[in-house]
Amino acid sequence: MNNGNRGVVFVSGASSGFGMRTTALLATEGYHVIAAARHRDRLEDLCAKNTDLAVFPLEVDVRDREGLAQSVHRLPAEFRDVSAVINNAGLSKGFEPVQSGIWDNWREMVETNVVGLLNVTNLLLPRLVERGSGHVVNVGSIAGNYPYLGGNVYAATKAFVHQLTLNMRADLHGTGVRASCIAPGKAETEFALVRHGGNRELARETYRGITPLDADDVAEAVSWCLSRPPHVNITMIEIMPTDQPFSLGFVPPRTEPTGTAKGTDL
Ligand code: NDP
Ligand code: 8X3
Repeated sequence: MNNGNRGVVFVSGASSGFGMRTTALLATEGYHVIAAARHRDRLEDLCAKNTDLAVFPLEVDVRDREGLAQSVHRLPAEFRDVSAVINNAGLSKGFEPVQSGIWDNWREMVETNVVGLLNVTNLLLPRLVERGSGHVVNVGSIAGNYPYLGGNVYAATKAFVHQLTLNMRADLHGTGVRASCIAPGKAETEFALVRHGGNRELARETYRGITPLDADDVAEAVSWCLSRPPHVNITMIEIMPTDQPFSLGFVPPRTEPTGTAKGTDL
């Protein structure tokens, strides 16, 4: 049920998993949602499923600062006054130990999870500050809090997200703009499939024997953060499946490297 416009929310990574469910939930709650990701077909599908709701599909690669700026510049009038940003787009690639890390994987994770998040933030945060109110919700991970075998660079990108959120809070003091971080544990989305380079068997193994989180668990946490009264800033939420210990809960499989450029040629 659309309850009217509660504000415009920019959701990155809206074509799958957390971002897709967050888009659908927030739109149902009456927000106008800009659903951003690279897969236009999936975004259009999402809009087709929510025709009575205000969802605008924005085909962007968060790594492409210039393209992102141009797309945001061309937003239709009713989606221009962005009041909240959900920095969710992200991925993990590979499980190799750091000493045999695959450079292409490292670069893709850093360019998406760190630089991509900064591109979106750099572009949209000044607008929130100008309007004197707003909210940025960054999606981190428990991997940013606790080490596990093979987590290395992915985990470090998420630790960056956590620390950036805390520093955003410090810098945004007095602006009326809030900053929150949500750090989920294992959740069943396409995340594991991407991490394992499309290997469905290995992806399934990630969730064997446990009941993982689902995308709605995270979407609900995002919605809850946004819906707190203006004097409340939820700084950090960590959510884990009851079945998950602090580590991954299993020894990650060692797969053959899929990339070409290894760190040794630097
Ligand atoms: P999914 O793989 O299901 O979704 C990832 C989303 O990110 C997709 O919509 C993808 O869209 C988008 N994305 C990836 N790269 C880019 C890019 N360069 N530009 C724009 N969009 C991009 O995974 P999740 O929903 O699980 O992951 C969402 C976030 O949650 C990530 O940051 C992830 O690190 C984090 N996380 C996930 C956990 C899990 O266990 N699932 C646990 C903790 C954190 P497209 O390919 O169309 O661009
Ligand atoms: C991913 C969460 O626990 O699979 O960010 O590393 S976990």
